Amino acid sequence: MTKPGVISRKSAIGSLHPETDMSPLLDSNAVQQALIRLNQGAFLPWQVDNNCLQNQWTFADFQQAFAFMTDMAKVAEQMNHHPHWTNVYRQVQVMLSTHDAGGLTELDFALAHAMQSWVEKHL
Ligand code: H2B
Repeated sequence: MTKPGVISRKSAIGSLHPETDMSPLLDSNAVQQALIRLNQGAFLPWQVDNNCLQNQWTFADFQQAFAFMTDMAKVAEQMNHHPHWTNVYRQVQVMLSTHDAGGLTELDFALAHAMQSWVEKHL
């Protein structure tokens, strides 16, 4: 039962694997295609390394870095899909993967697109 007002996993990514109701693991070809789409126009390209979708940014200052994390935390909560991230002063590094699936799924790319939109709007 999704909390009222919270975007369910289904609505966050549309197609789900019917049996498991879980976002399916993406194969290498699907990952590459999704990465090309994600990186279109991205000043700092995302990379896939060690089964994680990764990027890092240097913000104007600590406050802007934390504003990014605050806004993305709300998105993550709505999606019930959470980043592995580090913040040192005005730098944020993110590493996205789907623990339940043991690799990359559409949820990781959906969260990455939200982060990319924020960065393109504010940086
Ligand atoms: N975040 C990420 N990155 N991967 C998950 O598999 C995941 C999550 N699962 N947030 C969510 C929480 C939860 O449904 C399970 C029970 O941990």
